[in-house]
Amino acid sequence: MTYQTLLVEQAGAVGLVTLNRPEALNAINTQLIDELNQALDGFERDPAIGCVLVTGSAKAFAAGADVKEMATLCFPGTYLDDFLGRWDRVAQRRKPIIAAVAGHALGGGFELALMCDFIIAADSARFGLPEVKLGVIPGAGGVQRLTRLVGRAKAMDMLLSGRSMDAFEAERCGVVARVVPADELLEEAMDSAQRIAAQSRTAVMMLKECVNRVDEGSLAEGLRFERRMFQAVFATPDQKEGMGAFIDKRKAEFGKA
Ligand code: DAK
Repeated sequence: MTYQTLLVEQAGAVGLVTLNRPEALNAINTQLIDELNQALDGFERDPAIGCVLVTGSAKAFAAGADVKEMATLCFPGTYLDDFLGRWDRVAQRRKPIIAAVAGHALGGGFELALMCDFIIAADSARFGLPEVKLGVIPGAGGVQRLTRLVGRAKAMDMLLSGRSMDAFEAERCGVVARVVPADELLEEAMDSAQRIAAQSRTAVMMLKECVNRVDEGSLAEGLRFERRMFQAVFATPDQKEGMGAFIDKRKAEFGKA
């Protein structure tokens, strides 16, 4: 499979996707989102892959959806074609996805990072949803996801003015998991991805489902779901291996399927 807007590699059990439209600061056009979904489909199917890492360049993770592609669009054409409707598939993936963000993560670029399971940011990263400055609003879940993470006051502050925040503010308000020096971003994110990929696949995917439940329903329903998943995990060989290895004082070797 060849890609025009991405670089796609495999590093051990980690699938690495690098957004690659440097001439447009990785602005996300239809081709890029389609190729990204194809790459993620491949990693979802591949039993050798346990975690996916999505990154951009030092200057931009992605500076938004491609404004030049959108500028002349009209309703109802966008509605009938379900323009940009495929974006949300990124958030539906079952394997964990980490976003490693340096430079600009704006508009759809920030929304893409928010669809990943967590963000590791370079100290150069800037996050924002500046759509209001273009006379539009975010449409790929950014309003919902940002508001859930940072609360109403900061979300309103950012969305209504279109201002961006730096990596440290993003870490303080829970948007990013941690901030690392820009020249260590890929190494740190890859290290994190390798650690996740070395765990039990079943346990990792069940954890992702349980965490995602937090946003979807009541606490009582979430607790019930988590308990059922916990009970189900005792049907897996990885549970026997993980607990057996602890008792035997050796490192666990989890199956890859
Ligand atoms: N789209 C297209 N081209 C872009 C771009 C973008 N978002 N951002 C940058 N570029 C292009 C520039 O036009 C320029 O191209 P040339 O002029 O050289 O041909 C090149 O990248 C370099 O950019 P600059 O010269 O502007 O670079 P600077 O370092 O001076 O400035 C910047 C960097 C990031 C501050 C600036 O480029 C900028 O403000 N960019 C636009 C940021 C923005 O407004 N982003 C939000 C776009 S709206 C949805 C899904 C997604 C969305 C909505 C719905 N659904 C699923 C329904 C999302 C909407 C958006 O993201």
